[in-house]
Amino acid sequence: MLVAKRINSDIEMVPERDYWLQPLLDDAYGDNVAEIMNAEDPLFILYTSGSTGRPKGMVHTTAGYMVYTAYTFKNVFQYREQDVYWCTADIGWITGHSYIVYGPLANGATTVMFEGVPSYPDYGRFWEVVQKHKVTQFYTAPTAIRALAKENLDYVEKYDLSSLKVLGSVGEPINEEAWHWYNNNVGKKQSPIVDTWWQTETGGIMISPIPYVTPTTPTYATLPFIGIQPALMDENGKEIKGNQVDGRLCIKFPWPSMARTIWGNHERYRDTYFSAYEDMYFTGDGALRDAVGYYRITGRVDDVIIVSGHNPGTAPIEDSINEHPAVAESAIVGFPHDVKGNALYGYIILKETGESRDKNNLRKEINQQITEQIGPIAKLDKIQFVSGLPKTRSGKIMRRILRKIASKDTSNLGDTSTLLNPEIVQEIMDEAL
Ligand code: 7RM
Repeated sequence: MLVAKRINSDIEMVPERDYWLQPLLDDAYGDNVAEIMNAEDPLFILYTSGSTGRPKGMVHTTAGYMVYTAYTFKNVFQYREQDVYWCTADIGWITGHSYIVYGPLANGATTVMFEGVPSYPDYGRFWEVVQKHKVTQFYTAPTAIRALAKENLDYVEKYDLSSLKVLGSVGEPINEEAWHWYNNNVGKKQSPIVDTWWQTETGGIMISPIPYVTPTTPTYATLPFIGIQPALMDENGKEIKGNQVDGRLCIKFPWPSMARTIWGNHERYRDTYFSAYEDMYFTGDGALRDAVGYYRITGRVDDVIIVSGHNPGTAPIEDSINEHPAVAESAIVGFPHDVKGNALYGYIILKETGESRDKNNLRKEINQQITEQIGPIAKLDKIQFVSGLPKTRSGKIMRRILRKIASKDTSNLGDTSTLLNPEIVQEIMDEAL
């Protein structure tokens, strides 16, 4: 185990196992010859965040992964020489691997690496960096956009963002509110937003607009990338053809950067991705295809909630909630209900302006808005106002935990050690309805 010394804290080194990196680097040869690899040699193993189940070590290969991340990077971000590209992800996440390191560097691109948070020293940090380095392509996650949209607009308006040409979003569905905030205040309606859908398992971007080519629609990842063949499937394993339909998102044909196996468990790889539908890769996500053939990802299929026989879809309901002027962010989960099978439980973070409002009035207004926009079926039975939501480091809401709290089954919450904000779990539990 190589240990890099960078914060000077006390480290308990295990003899024979742990070595300081720097002395080894000092002794290393000055010129090293790159090792020639075979196309299918493993390049890296990356463990999926494990927002459900046990983490899986996804294996990516040398040639296919690099070819696909390089090609998608160049096209999805329309990278040109002299551009300065910045992806704010953590490099420990697949987004950092594919679109901070491999994709950009394989193109000889300038890629900004940032170690920090959007809120320090203040909420203008991202825009300060954009101005300073004249960033041309900016790629971040909806969770960051929502966090910044909660704050004063001065933090954005203070900086010169005129270098920006393309804005990107990744990691979860971007809700309509956040999309407009990003478009209006960061892109000044001049920079197309690429809402890029993909997974650790896919290695690279699978569904995304091509900026300045594909007209964008808020909340839609739009069209499959070149060579990608999506399919929507029903519960009986049949493909749903045509437009204005929804189903489970599968991919019909292999692509260069698909993960080749789960490290040490090929059986599980087969079971998880290739057994649900014959001759198809199953993504685990639900999606809808609109009248023009655009895809909108509606969330993980595991998160589907059936209320009185209907599946109202978590993303559209959260979208509707987030449109309420007092709401910053929300997450809904199902909990058992005698009559409806499941009822909806909403965890809602208020904006500063919402905190002084009467909570019962707010509950009524939110449910009224949902009723008008989606229908009475999507109304929330319980609404808990919270100060935060349990999230992974890549910004995904850990719904597994919220589901358990909603159904009052908190004896075993599972592993919460990978959470960005583990302390929030106790707080939500203490205040649960
Ligand atoms: C890149 C990444 C994968 C899961 C995926 C989806 C969700 C990712 C979007 C999205 C809606 C998007 N890899 N997801 N991007 N949902 N719109 N643009 O996030 O392995 O960490 O997660 O993330 O559910 O299956 S990941």
